[in-house]
Amino acid sequence: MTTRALVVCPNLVRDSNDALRGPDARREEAAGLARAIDLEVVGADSLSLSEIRPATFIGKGKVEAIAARVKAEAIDLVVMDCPLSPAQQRNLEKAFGSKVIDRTGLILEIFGERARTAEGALQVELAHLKYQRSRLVRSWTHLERQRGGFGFLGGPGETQIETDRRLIGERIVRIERELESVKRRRGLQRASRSAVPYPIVALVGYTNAGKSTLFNRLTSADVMAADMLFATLDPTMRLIKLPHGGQAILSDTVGFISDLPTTLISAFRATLEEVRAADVIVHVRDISHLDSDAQAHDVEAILDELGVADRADRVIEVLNKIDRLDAGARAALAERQGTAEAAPLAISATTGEGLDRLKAAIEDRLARGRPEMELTLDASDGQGLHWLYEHAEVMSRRDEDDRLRLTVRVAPDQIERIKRRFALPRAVARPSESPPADL
Ligand SMILES: Nc1nc2c(ncn2[C@@H]2O[C@H](COP(=O)(O)OP(=O)(O)O)[C@@H](O)[C@H]2O)c(=O)[nH]1
Ligand SMILES: [Mg+2]
Repeated sequence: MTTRALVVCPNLVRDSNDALRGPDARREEAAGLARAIDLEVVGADSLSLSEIRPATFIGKGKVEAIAARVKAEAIDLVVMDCPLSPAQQRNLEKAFGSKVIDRTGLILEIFGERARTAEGALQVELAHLKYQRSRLVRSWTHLERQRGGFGFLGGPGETQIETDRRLIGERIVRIERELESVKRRRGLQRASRSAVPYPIVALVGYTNAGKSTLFNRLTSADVMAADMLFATLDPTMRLIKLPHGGQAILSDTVGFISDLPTTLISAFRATLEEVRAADVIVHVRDISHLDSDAQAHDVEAILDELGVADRADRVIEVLNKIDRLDAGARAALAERQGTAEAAPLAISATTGEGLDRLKAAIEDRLARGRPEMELTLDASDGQGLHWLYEHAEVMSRRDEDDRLRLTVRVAPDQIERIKRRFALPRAVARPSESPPADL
């Protein structure tokens, strides 16, 4: 069952000279956030407000107009893209005859769905509890039931509310204690990450930059049996095949959000904790967005804070939505690509343009630190050849009478096996680095 949602973005007239984030951009973002938790967005409207009404945030006429629309279009949920007090939320629910969720509540839902590490999940729950503590009645229990969120609260009776408050308080204390111990264990968790048999490539970027579209596009091409495993565990992690047969897990992360409520900052960082462990980070930018440069700056600042100090080594910058640029802008980008070595890759997740180059760039980045080896095999060694295709990247292959000459790129943990299995491989010096001394 889908939830039909109407997104309402109130803009205060006195704030409207905020040139960077115009009403259209804000509305797009809010609708994107709603879609991120699988709401069916029936409409997204901007409203201009001359002042905030204490009882309902927006004015009476607007409340009535929305109520009429809720009724006519069978809307289940109104997303108010603003901070609502608990009383305003309740009053609006009554007036609209639907559930109401505010910006903080919406973002919490997204984080709750995306938190992957123990610390991330705890931070999100903590933020959620603090947010709820001030609210007498759970206003949005439907979503929680649907997806098993934090729905631990009982009915809305007054004594129940008191009990709930006490329970929330106790739970907050417990979670804070647990967080401390999780932070202490963090080092251990990271060590166990290396048990994952594939390198991890994380997509990061602002919400609406096109991360999920790119994720789907990159992963839908090769549907593999191994995917099923990841698909059931987590729909935002899937295996991709790289041009030379290498594989990696692609991970779609929670998006950056402009004007993130300050109460949610710790939860957001913890949700991105996984990025720290990624082997390659693809920073997806919406190059057609007016605010593109400021957004990129925000993303880079957070990556720095997360401790991705080796940004230049691990991050691939990608300019998405080039199909939306006019011919002149595209030509300028193409020229930059041709001249600068480290120029960001221009792509379109929608049309698929540039994705082959992106895959090659991911593969190149993963291969840094992987030596290339030249091997000679007996032409009859079909099993050996098969093993190499499975466990290494075969960069080139030459068939000579009774022998095969191969150049392969090898993960560090496979070097010893290859040396044992295939006599005396020769490492090929690569211009960017020297091969390990013992090869
Ligand atoms: N024109 C165009 N639209 C795109 C492109 N990539 C994504 N979009 C659109 O941008 C919106 C947000 O995309 P989504 O993948 O959900 O962004 P995310 O929030 O970063 O995951 C959707 O409406 C997409 O259809 C692209 O390359 N070109
Ligand atoms: Mg997304």
